[in-house]
Amino acid sequence: MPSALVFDAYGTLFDVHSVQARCDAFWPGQGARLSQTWRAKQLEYTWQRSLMGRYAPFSAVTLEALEYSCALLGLVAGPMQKNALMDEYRNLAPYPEVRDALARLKGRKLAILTNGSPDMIDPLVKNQGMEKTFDAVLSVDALKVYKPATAVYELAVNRLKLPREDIGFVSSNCWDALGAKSFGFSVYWINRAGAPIDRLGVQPDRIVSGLDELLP
Ligand code: LAC
Repeated sequence: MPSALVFDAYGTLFDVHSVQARCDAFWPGQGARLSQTWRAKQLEYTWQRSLMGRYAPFSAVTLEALEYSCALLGLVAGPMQKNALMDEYRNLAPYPEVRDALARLKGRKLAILTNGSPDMIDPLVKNQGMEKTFDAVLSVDALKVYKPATAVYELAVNRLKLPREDIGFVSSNCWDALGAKSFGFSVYWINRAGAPIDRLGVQPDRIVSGLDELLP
């Protein structure tokens, strides 16, 4: 096992689709579609903004992706619905195995490296009572470019002061896992859904179905 483990946040530690119930409460029967569209658009916007050199914080990108998704699906979202759904993002549920697995991995250096801007990720970590779990919570906001830009993974090397070979990177987002592998980390892809691997010319070191399988 590497001496430090760096985790992606959204989709890896925290279930972005835990917003679905609230979406369904506002627009019955539309929760799953809205949640899926919202997440997909959120990620597209991060890549597109990075390529354009038009960085905006993840909180802004997430709101814009929500507005687009509601427009696409014909759902009328006023300030009340938008605020409530953005608030859900600050209270996302961790996946069932996460707390226990992190507790058992303690002793190694543990960090988060996320697209999430501090105004989103810091309250989320706090609301889930995980402030003491991590040695560092690193945000791409320091660099104003999104994953999978190489500079983002380099940020973890610089902040943790460890060579890249000593860092294990853990992500459920396959493109993020492969970006980290391309950079030179040891990579664990958490494939909870049994998805096919992305065709990006690199392979993760290990494919597991949950964080509990990271345990030695
Ligand atoms: C993150 C995105 C990839 O947390 O979900 O960085």
